[in-house]
This record gives sequence, structure tokens and C-alpha cells, in this order.
Amino acid sequence: MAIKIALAGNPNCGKTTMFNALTGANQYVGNWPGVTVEKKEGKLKSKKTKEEVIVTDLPGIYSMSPYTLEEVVSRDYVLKENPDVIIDLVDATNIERNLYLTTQLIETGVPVVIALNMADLLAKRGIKIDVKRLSMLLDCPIIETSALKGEGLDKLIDEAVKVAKKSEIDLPKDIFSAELEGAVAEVKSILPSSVSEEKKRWYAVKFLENDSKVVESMKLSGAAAQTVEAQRKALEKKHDDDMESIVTDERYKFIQKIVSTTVQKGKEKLTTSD
Ligand code: BGO
Repeated sequence: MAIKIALAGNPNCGKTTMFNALTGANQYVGNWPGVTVEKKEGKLKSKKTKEEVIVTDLPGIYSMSPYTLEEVVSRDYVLKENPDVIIDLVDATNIERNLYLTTQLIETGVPVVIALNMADLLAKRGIKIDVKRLSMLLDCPIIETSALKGEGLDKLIDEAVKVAKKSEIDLPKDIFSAELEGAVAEVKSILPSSVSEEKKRWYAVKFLENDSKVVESMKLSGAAAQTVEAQRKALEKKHDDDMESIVTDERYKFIQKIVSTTVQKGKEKLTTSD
């Protein structure tokens, strides 16, 4: 069976350039079922892998919330079509903003490999990233790439294929405060057994946020729904804020914490060649 790779990332992170570099002319362009959002798929052109590898280019998005067609298309693909691995393109020159989506992708239970793209611009921009440490803190492999120059792509695919073939399943790591993690754990414990262990974190966070698509898609028992409601209300009261904002804040706090010890921004070098 072919290995399925999903390419995800923010708009402008270099996803089209990467998709073209990986698949060359072996592309099929259509639409996602029922919507006018473009769907691009292609066969990996690299001769390095024995297996057939299909790359699906997900729409560029900033978040996995349920508000835009692009977000819903990406979520449905990741959660329902069982890709073997997600390659998450992160624009290395804009790392804080890009990691916001990463914190949501790693929650889905689908293994993630980060392509730290635009790596060719880092030295010019005076940015230094401790990639090894960042990888450890996010608990996922990171490969530096330049989609534009075709650098790091073989290594990226090797890593993605390795992760796709791994038989053991890693559970997503905790990234929130102890208080929010406590609520997530409570909600995880009342989810139906039809939700696989590795996907429980995603569903727990989404139920806490009262995500309309998730609430519509999964009917909870009365007692389970009450547990979710009680956890949400307690946190909203304490923080005097809505749950989605509380979760967003906690994601950014986590990102700031890890970026503060892994990314150094120096003076930009003055060149005209960017
Ligand atoms: C223009 N390194 C560098 N330096 N640039 C990259 C890389 C990389 O690794 N990857 C992509 N780019 P898309 P989305 C452009 O179009 O693939 C560049 O939205 C320009 N165009 O070349 O389109 C890429 O699909 C004029 O740049 O991203 C593109 O994710 C001047 O990043 C841009 C400068 O890539 C976005 C750049 C007329």
C-alpha cells in the first residue's frame, strides 16, 4: 500500500514550492469533495523510496478551527483519511506564528515531521535556531529545508517515510498549564471508546472549546456532556474569558517558552539578495 503524506502549513510558508519539488510533473489537481477548494495530489518523484508515496497538499491554514472551508477540509483529511504522516512546513523566519498550527497538528495523533523551511534565509536574517532542542521540546523530528533551492528534501522524505512505517503509536505530549491539562485529562476520560487513544487529546480539547463540528459529529452521553460543561465553565469563570481564547493563550505561552530557549534573533545583515 502506498504511504500517504499530508503537507500542511500556513499560507506563504513555501508549500506550493515544496509540493512541486517533491512531485514534479506527477500531479493531479481537482477539488475537495463538495467544496470549491483546490485539491492537489501527486506521486513522490524521488527514486530513493521503494514504496509508492502519495503526497496530498492541504490548503494553507493558520489554525485547525472550524471557521473556514480550508480549515475544515484540512481537519477532515487529517482526522478521517488517516494519512501515515503529516509534513508540517514551518517558515523558519516566522517561527512563532507558524508553530501555532504545529501545536494543533501534533494534537491529532497523526505523526508529524516538521520541515523547517526557508532555512536558507536564516543566516542572512541573523536568526539562529537550536533545531535539536526545538525538536526535543516539540517531541517531533525537524529537518531544515529550502524548498526553493531543493535542499534537505531527501532527508525530509527519508524521515517522513521512517516515521510513517513506525509501528508503535506515540501519544501527543502535554503542552498546557497543569490546570488546563487537568481539564483535558477529565474530558479524555469520558470520551467513548470508539475514539482511539492517540486521537483523544484532539477531541478533548475540541469538546472543551465547544467546537461546533466536533460536537455535531460525536454524541456524548448526558453525564459525559455535563463533565465537559462543568470543566469548561470552571475555567471560563476563573479566567473571565471564553474557552477558545484560554486555549489559544496557552498555546502561545507554550510557544513563547520554547522559542525563548531555542531561537536567537540577531541583527539582520544588510544585503540586497533576499
Ligand atoms: C515568491 N526559501 C526561500 N528563500 N524562499 C522560499 C522557500 C525557501 O525555502 N520556499 C518557498 N519560497 P509558496 P505557499 C516570491 O513567490 O510556495 C518562496 O503559499 C516572488 N514571487 O518562492 O507560494 C517562494 O504555497 C517574488 O516566493 O508558498 C515564494 O505556502 C519575490 O516563498 C514564497 C520574492 O512560496 C511563497 C518571492 C513573485
